Amino acid sequence: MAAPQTRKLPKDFLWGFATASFQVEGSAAIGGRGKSIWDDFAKLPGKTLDGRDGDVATDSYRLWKEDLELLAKYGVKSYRFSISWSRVIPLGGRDDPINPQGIKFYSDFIDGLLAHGITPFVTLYHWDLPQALHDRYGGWLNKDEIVKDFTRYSRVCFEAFGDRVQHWLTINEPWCVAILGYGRGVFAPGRSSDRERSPEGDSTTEPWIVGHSLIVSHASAVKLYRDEFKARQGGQIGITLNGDWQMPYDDNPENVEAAQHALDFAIGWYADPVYLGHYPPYMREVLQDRLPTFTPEELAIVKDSSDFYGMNTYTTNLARAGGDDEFQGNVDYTFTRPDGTQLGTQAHCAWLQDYPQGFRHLLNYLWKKYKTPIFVTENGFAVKSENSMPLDQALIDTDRVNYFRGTTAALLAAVNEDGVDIRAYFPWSFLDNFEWADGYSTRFGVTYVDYETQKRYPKASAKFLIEVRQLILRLYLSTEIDPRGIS
Ligand code: PNW
Repeated sequence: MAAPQTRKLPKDFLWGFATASFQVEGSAAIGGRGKSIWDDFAKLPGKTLDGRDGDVATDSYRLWKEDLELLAKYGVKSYRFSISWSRVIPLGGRDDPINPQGIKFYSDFIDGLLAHGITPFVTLYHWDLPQALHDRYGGWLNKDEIVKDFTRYSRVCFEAFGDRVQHWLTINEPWCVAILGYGRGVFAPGRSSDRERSPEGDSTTEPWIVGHSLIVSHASAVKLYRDEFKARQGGQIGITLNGDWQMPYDDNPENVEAAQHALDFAIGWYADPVYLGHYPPYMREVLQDRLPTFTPEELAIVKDSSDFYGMNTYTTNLARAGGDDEFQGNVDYTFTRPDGTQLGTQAHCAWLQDYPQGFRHLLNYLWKKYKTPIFVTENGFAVKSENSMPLDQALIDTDRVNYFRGTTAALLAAVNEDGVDIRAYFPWSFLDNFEWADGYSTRFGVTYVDYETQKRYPKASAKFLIEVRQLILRLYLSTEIDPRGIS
């Protein structure tokens, strides 16, 4: 760890909760919205664990005022949500019409947040590509088309909302879009070389092509914002990347090297181009000419294209050399230590265990490597079997409380003891919601949603995070105390 130095949380540190349009809005065919790639995909047999889709979700398109009241009651300073591209431009393309009802929905919502003193933190793309663009030219597989269409969509959002939105995220978790959507084929559009899973797709090439399109699209939207909006609107814009800490399985130098290789494929794939200006050398070594090359024009807009480091993180993996999973950099992951013990408490999803020390390591790694202020835009836990518990039991979500006890302490230690510059913390998620391929069977919310009645019930973790926030504001906030924190 870095030499101890005291740094306090910045006065404008953003605390809040996060969601995404397709996971909460529902009202798929209402208000002029066009289809996204998740609409029909979720309806195909076998694509979601419980066979359910996003047509209703948490019904937040209709219940937004109620959601707003709850956020205000929680006393959050900020709210991270995403805009549905196909609600704003139903067919998605640069010459396609804008849907005024879509603009009005987000505009009213943003006004509502501001009226409650809540800062909107807006994601432009959280996986819900307009279906029409996928059908028209292959969506993210077609760089030349998608860059132009994403840039125009971004322009529409900056023009409509940028007078009130000061925090923009271009793309959420490009790794998931490319690998889960075009490699493993478990997320929309579900393409894969596995012919039992998908009639089309090539997992050896498509994820890397899609990744490249995502990076250039992000950079093009940022260039537009900086050239035409930033001076007037004064906001910040960046990308947000998923990535978990990779800890060597043991001291074996091969495993130490494997952990770095895993970080290169999971994080460096996107962070190295955006902050350092090149793909990780190890990726080039493994993928050779399957990894696209940046043209000089692309590189000029990609390097330094994020005002901050947007960090989504959930867990830590023990990394071991070997295995042939290219999407993990040919590194083997496990949660079982050499002595047979587990790294931490197991969540409902197989890929998640609670290990807060890893969160602190990752914050330090990213700060040292990319030297950019960090916004933690997602962090959370799904309690095992929560969905099959009676309500009163589900509301006492002790494993989630413990998880957040660990990560908030790790965050504070990273700031105060290690000197990492952290400016926001958004636990995932404000509400239980549509958890992609898991359907509604996996719950990540600090608020329980009864999907029969759409009633919301705060869990113990919501109360815990509200109290922690107030305590931290009292103890650590640089100058004056935020009155919202001591109500
Ligand atoms: C993120 N994995 O997705 C997303 O940004 C959210 O929309 C989602 O609800 C949340 O995390 C919880 O899953 C991930 O397989 C999906 O490692 C899958 C993985 C990681 C993050």
